[in-house]
Amino acid sequence: MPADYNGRWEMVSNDKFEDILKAIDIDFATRKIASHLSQTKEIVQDGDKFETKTLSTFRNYEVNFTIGEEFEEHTKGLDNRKVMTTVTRDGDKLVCVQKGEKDNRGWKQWLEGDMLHLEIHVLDKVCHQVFKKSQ
Ligand code: YOG
Repeated sequence: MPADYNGRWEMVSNDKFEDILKAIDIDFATRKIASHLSQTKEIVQDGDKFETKTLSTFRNYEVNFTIGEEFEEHTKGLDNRKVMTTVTRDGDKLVCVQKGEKDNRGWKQWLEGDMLHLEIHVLDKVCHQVFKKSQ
């Protein structure tokens, strides 16, 4: 059975997030707010279909995808770019590639027990976030 990402996940750590914010040209003032946010993920997964919400007191971000299907992602409220996004599986890991202006952009997501790990990368920067299952 493939990994089950369904549920609500609360951030417990967010290592090197500011490096990612800089790499995607987020301005200083926004970085100062964004880097202190605790994020929550809400994921609804039905087979290969995912509905995801990343929530915070400052901004929310929603993106839906189907494994293996490329789509145009508008990073609305983040860096407001358009990228061509594909999410695939590598075993139980989700591997996302976001083709666009910024090279080597994407993320990887996986489970370890009741923790969800998300590694976000852009250029040579890598951020590691960990979330704990809450519901
Ligand atoms: O995750 O797409 O889990 O399926 C990335 C934040 C900060 C606003 C969040 C708001 C990038 C300004 C989504 C923080 C930071 C900073 C909460 C990552 C950009 C701008 C939204 C993502 C996947 C995998 C969703």
